[in-house]
Amino acid sequence: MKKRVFSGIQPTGNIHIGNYLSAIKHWVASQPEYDNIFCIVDLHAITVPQDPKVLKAKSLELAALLFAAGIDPQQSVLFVQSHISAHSELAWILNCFIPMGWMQRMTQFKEKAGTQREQVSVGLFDYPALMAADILLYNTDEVPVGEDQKQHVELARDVAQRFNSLYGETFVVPRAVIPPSGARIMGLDDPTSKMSKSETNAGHAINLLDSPDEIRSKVMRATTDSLREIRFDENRPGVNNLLTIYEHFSGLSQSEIEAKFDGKGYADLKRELAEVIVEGLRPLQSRYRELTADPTHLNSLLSEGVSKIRPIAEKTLRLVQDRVGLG
Ligand code: ATP
Ligand code: LTN
Repeated sequence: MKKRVFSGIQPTGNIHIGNYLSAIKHWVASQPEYDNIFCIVDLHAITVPQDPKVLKAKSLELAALLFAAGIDPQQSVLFVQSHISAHSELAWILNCFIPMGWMQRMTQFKEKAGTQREQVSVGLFDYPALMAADILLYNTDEVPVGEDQKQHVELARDVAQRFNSLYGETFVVPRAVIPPSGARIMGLDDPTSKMSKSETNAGHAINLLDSPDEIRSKVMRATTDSLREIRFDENRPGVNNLLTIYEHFSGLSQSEIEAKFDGKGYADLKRELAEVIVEGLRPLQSRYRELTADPTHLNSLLSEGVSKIRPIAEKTLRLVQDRVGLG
């Protein structure tokens, strides 16, 4: 029996090479080994204001991108969260078993709400309950997340254990898996802050759907320093970031890369880097175009995924309803 792994990604902003190198690539590589469920979390996205048309388009775009990146519908399931109503239904029930105190400890809410605590939605506060529902519906063993999501997975564990101790074994107790911190890709405009989907500055991120010319122009404008030597050095964040991206796209080792650029200038590095990224993204972009040219096919891939896993979600929900005395 393969381990069940559940991951979620928000359909907001543009997916960038940081998301790709550190998360999506690993998801793709892990498919033969794990029983993976990938979820596009549109219900989480509406915890902050969204334009309805944009949200719908972004959910489909993300689905196409993930299939194009190599998520294989024969091996894994990729679906849109709102297509399975059990997520919302279980989230409500879990809400009734999560003490306020647990929620009030969530650091992401404190950061996101900031000084707007009285204005942000209850949904933003309740985000972890929905995330717990996502995870617990599918008897998930492992949840690969970044450090920032670990506390939410802990809450899912806690509520699963609490429910199990009140009503008997109901949920599999999941655990967070933090992937080895390989690629932490920084912003091209500011190499001291991580490349982020929500940063809107034009030169900040290389998005997976950027055209070759956009990629070249962003790379050529990337912040470096006034030194000359091309070396992996964490104290020189700009050059280090460009070299790290080069390392991931070229597959060369750090010493091979340093040897290759020995005696060359930043302009040479940037030119070569832009080309490896353009070439690296080319197959993904062309699969993306094929998939989006045929929306019926894309939608049918998503609905095949849903039909595979809806019975699992509904079985869990029915068991929970029964335990609590509903239905
Ligand atoms: P935002 O910055 O708007 O919160 P994000 O770019 O961090 O968004 P998420 O949806 O939170 O994107 O994360 C998706 C995955 O990509 C997570 O596994 C996260 O750890 C990873 N990731 C995000 N940014 C980077 C980055 N700059 N370098 C490496 N990995 C990243
Ligand atoms: N909160 C996560 C996205 C997410 C998720 C999940 C991740 C929603 N539901 C379930 C893992 C398991 C994020 O912002 N990256």
